[in-house]
Amino acid sequence: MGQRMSTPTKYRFSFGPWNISEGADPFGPEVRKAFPHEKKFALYKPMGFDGVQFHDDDVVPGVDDLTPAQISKQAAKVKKMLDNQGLVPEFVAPRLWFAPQTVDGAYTSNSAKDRKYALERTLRCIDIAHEVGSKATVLWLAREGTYIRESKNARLAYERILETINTMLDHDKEIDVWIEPKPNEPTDMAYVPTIGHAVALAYASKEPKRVKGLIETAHALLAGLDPSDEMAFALAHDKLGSVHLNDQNGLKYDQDKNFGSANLRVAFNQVRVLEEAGFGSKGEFIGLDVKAMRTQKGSCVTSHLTGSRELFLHLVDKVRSWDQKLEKQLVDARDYEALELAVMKHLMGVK
Ligand code: XUL
Ligand code: MN
Repeated sequence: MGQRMSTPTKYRFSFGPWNISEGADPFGPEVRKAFPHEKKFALYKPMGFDGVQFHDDDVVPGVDDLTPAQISKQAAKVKKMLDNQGLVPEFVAPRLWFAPQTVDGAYTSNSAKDRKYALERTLRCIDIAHEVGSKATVLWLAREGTYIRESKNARLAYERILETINTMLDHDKEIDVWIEPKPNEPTDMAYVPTIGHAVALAYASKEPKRVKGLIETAHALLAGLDPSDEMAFALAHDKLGSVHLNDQNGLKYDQDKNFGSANLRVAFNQVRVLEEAGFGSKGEFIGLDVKAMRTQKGSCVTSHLTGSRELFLHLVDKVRSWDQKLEKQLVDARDYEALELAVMKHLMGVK
């Protein structure tokens, strides 16, 4: 393993109000009662979380139908609620996949009118981020992609995404842009499917320092990639803005399972890479994007969040107690068979 920071990082955690979900899926209705945001905010601190991730309409419901003054007023109200609870708004992301104008994409839609809507909504989202006291906006490019290759010009689409990022950077000098790559769902083939694509866009932008990535475990796995390597790539370029830790059981729908629940070793390696880089020591959050099981009784269900956080911290202990001398010996001897067994025994708590 590489060099660890001398002072161990004290981690801060975040999640979004959508992670306390009401349990609907595409095949059925909600199975738990809806829970107002104000009540959700009161849960964060007692659960060990300090950061709130937002979509623009989590802050300002019905944002498309409101005037700038009304938006401002609502954002100020949410800021007060956060301040009252001692919470930090980690980012605000434009929800560009619900409106009728985003059926065929947002910045890459074939309709100029719809592209204009997407840009305006995005700039409004940045204003909301600013007002609520957040330093970043996240672009999950939900519908930027195609169901059939011939429907869009991919080169032009990438140019349009870059142009949008540059306009965002100009709009507010205090807000950074974090791109959250995902290879598919809801589109068949998404643009910006990996962190490599996101980092290339960051370097191509007019202010590379202000453009980073947000890596979600499940999204990397859906791309057939190892999330810890994806994180390491971003970290090597100082381009990891945040993470969405969760898990994914194979190549199927985006599952947002509890962190470490499908593959503990893959989770261990993500924690290892983050620890070694001192991620979190500059105030970055360990973000979670996990969904409660539909089958879970009760309301409001939060055990998937506290469980994932607890598992992360257990894995931090595992990383810190890992025998680095042994690792070096085995690496020097190129005995990776013995190294693998040592890792597995360490994870199992076997001496
Ligand atoms: C979608 C996803 C989103 C983003 C925020 O798969 O992960 O929740 O994290 O827009
Ligand atoms: Mn996510």
